[in-house]
Amino acid sequence: MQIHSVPTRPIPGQKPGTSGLRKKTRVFMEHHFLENYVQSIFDGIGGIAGRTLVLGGDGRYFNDRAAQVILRMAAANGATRVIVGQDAILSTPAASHLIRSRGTDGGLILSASHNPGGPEADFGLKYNTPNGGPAPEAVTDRIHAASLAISEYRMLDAQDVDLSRPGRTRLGSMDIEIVDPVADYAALMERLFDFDAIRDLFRSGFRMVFDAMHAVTGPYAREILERRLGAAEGTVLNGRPLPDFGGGHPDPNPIWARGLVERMMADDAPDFGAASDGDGDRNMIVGRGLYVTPSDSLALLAAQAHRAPAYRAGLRGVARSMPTSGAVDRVAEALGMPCYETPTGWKFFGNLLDAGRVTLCGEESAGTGSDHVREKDGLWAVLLWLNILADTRRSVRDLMEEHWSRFGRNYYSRHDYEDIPTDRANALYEGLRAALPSLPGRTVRSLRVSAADEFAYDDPVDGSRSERQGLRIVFEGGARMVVRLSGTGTEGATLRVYLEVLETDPARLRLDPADVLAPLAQAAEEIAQIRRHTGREAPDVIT
Ligand code: G16
Repeated sequence: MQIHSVPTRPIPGQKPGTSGLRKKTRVFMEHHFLENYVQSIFDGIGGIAGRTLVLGGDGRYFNDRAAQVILRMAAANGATRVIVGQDAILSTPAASHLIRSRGTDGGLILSASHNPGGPEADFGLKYNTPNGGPAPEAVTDRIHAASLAISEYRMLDAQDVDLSRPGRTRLGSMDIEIVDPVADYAALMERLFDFDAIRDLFRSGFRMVFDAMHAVTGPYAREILERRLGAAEGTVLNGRPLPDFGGGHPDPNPIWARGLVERMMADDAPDFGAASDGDGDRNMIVGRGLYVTPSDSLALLAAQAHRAPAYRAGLRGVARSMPTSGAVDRVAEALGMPCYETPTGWKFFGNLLDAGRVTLCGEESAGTGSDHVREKDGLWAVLLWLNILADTRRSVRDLMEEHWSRFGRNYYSRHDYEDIPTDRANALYEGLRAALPSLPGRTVRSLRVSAADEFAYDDPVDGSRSERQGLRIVFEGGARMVVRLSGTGTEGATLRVYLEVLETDPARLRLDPADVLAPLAQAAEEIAQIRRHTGREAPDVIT
């Protein structure tokens, strides 16, 4: 088998965003695009000769083709071994676990997460480091620099590898190990949680629905929930992964998983509802008659994690991304543990987890996880909830209401304005940024601004600094608005406005979040001039 050095030229736009490189699938399929980026990853991490990598993805359109290209390029670049999921499938948390448990030199994950899939939709590729987590900015900067300097890529001339069965094979002088994508991950979950207690819960008549959204978690959820834990057959909905996720957005929130939320609001609703996203790292939690925001879910899990065997000894600390509500901060304060505020992007939790400073972390964007892997983990969050429900035998609503009485309630909502022309989004952001110094002391819609700044993060472990991470405006009484531009979109710019109101009055803990947040939403409009800049009357998505 021959190795070719194929001449190429830098392709603009290969700069990784919040989580790897995400583009339209058609862009990834353009001449040299994937090859250039893969070679840039290999070059950016100092070459892969003699190294072992993990490879897998969420099964979206082009996953299978891209995996074959990456295998040929890995062989041509001198990798010793690639551990690849059967049919090139691995959920993101399962890939993170394999990278860690097998002591590899990192992995390549094919996914655009919750973005839709298909030839006209989105594709993505990211490199995770040997700790199992998304590459930090210093590494993605080197990958980007390599993409700007590339002049050739290396490719082995070979046939496709048959990835349809677990086993071992070779490609040139490289070993390929094809693994069952579910087995190791399911075993890890059994070690973390009290499966006997959860089985008893299901045996007692507890009913659950899990919407896999035709994405990668289907086989994982069937194996763990239905086979190992004894949940009724049919608990897992939309469990068959499809290359286009059945035409939907595999994003577990009340907009894209509306069917599940409606079912949970019905009189005969099951006890517990949950969903996961395209690559299995996000989660949504719904109780009978109650949607739990990701920020509240993180806070509840932090307060109750000791009920699961893995966390019985307590948590070392917690972390949340800056736009995530302060609900978990209140738990940390009450329980006397450190709480860190990081920029958006799971990669920022990696150092804190590696240094043992935090055990649990989470984000408003439906991500929750712990130190068991270095990615957020959708099914893990669902299983921790189940463990808590099994141990307490209380309903989701009961648990949340008790939590709010103890810690207060952070009413929370995110407003997204999608596909805005980039110059308009930048004008809004820069205009607000420039106005920050004039805001403290100003009263807007009876809300008085107490502080306003642009968030920057100094990593307490490696001392690196990340600037320009979103605008924060805090009001007297604990309300807050945050404005930032998404780093995961593939078309135009997405403006995100995050709204939060803290309520501790016992008589005001069960109100409609939209009502509580309405004055703050109006103040946000007035302060950021969203309508004027975007030309939009209302957000495209409210979660
Ligand atoms: C990714 C990151 C998350 C981040 C989310 C939203 O999630 O891993 O840390 O919170 O994007 O980012 P943005 O607001 O910049 O769009 P995922 O699930 O897409 O990998």
